[in-house]
Amino acid sequence: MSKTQQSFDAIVVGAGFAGLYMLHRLRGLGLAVRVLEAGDGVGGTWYWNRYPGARCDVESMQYSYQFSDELAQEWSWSERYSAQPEILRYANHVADRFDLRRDIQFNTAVTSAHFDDGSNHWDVGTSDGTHLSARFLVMATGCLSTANLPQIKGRESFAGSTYHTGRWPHEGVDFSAKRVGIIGTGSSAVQSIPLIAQEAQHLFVFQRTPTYSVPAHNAPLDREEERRIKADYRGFRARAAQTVFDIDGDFSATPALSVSEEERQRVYEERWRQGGLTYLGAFGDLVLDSKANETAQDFVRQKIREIVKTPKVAEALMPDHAVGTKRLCVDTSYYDTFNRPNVTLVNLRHTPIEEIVPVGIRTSERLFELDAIVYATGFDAMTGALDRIDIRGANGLALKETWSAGPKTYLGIATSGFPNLFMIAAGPGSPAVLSNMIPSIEQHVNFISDIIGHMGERQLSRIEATPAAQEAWVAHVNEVAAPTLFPSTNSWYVGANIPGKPRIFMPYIGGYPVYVQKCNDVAANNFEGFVLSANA
Ligand code: FAD
Ligand code: N01
Repeated sequence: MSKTQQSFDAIVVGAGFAGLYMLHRLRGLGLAVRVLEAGDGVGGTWYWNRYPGARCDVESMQYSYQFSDELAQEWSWSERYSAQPEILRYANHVADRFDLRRDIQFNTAVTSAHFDDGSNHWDVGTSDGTHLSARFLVMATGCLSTANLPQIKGRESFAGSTYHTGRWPHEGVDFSAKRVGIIGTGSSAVQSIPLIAQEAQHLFVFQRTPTYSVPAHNAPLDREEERRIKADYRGFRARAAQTVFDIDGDFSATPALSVSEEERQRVYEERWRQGGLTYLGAFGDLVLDSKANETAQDFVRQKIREIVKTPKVAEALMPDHAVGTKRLCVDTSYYDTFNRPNVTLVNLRHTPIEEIVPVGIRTSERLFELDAIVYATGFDAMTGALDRIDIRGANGLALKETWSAGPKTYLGIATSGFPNLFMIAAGPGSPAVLSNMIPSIEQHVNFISDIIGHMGERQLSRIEATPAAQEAWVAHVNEVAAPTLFPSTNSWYVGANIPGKPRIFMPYIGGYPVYVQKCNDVAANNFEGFVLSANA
């Protein structure tokens, strides 16, 4: 502790949407707060993911804050799904509007956080060697903030340029006249492939698992719809909060197999025409019943057959896992891009990558000579950012070891053995990653602020989730996941994309309204499941 230079009431790690709002709320409670951010600007996801085509897949009128009526009324989005530069401008606007920057320290990565049992304070070590101390430590470190570079033999030997979608150069990349290889076909690839293909001399898409994607039908925001929503923005948000994913939309309860084949096709066609994530709301049992799910899969496969002209390529693009159990992709011209003469699909299921060599990528079939490789290979999701910090709780307990068999939390917000530590929207056991994330972030921040406010009023200095409450929550999280189709698919939700990561379905899938009710009940019962004390 002797190295500690500055002391705060709270330290928040990360200046994405979670960190920004957390700072605003804690300041409102009169706390001295310092936000530590590895990047040199605010925005988190939208600061790092500057690849061509990056945009939200929840409509902008919903993928935005609601804590300030003035902000919600005055900000006007240009498109149905805003692109990354506009979302980043919004994050910067929020930082300026609420005068947040003066408490944010940029270019500062947190490397360690050790809890001192005697003082009930966290000692936080940073990349520049300084130490700060605070009673409360809030991890707003992001669910998808730790880029995953696959362990492919020879990766470092490549002589051309390499990029990861989640660490895109700020100045942009010019692919014209370049032979480009992209590895991965998840959401980031689906968004970037159509645009890189327009620019590159040739684009080789290295696909291991084909993906389901539905059209975004992105367009300029309908001003009449904007006016209608803004006339009762709060009501609109409140209605969305009653849906399972906190997304306004029609989520049918009808079982898929209870209607005729003709009616099913009509419904899927209608959803396809609307575009976006609510394709999964076509029927109530799509993620519960594999037979029901197959009908939704078949529909997308048929669309791929219709769009992609070369039958062999269409066949290779057809996914075979349960639709929705990996994040559904939302695209603009993804499948159609494979009709371009300058795009080649490399099916890694038939011809796996053997190694990367200085001139390109060698599969079991041939060498692909490349000028650039784009890794659209995703993230060490949810636990990744926390894992990279040496976090030690009461009695020197390391979080990494505590979670070695799989992460455990109470409400996705706190974990037993780590007093005065909170996680926002990245915590396993939270519904956030399955929901519209900005409202989920606000709900988590409000709950954490209420806890800290409650403690301040009563002069309490320590809070910790009880092992019993945590076990009960973990059991509930597993219980609601078990009957769904999610746990059986290899996805980042279960950690399957990271070799060696314990296989646990991490998000809470009991539904956003159920989760919010649980938090409200916990708060109403003096934060039951937590032990609060004033012993230092
Ligand atoms: P982040 O935005 O990830 O911010 C975390 C911050 O913490 C980062 O700036 C990071 O640098 C910093 N940090 C991490 N570790 C450290 C450390 N050790 N020290 C210092 N700083 C650290 N969700 C939706 O609901 N709808 C969408 O349409 C949507 N689109 C997405 C598109 C992309 C390309 C991606 C990758 C994700 C998308 N998401 C979407 C999820 C998105 O991550 C969340 O919506 C939201 O932006 C997360 O905000 P956050 O503040 O929790 O985390
Ligand atoms: O990452 P992913 P992402 N060899 O993990 C492949 C959000 N998001 O960045 O499936 C070959 O989904 C991997 O293949 P496989 C959203 O929540 C939203 O695209 O493991 N391939 C897969 O195809 C999303 O879910 C938007 O077989 C390898 C791909 O890389 C999350 O962020 C946009 C490989 C990774 O897909 C992550 O999306 C972008 C290897 N060794 C992101 N390793 C919106 O639209 C990995 N892959 C809002």
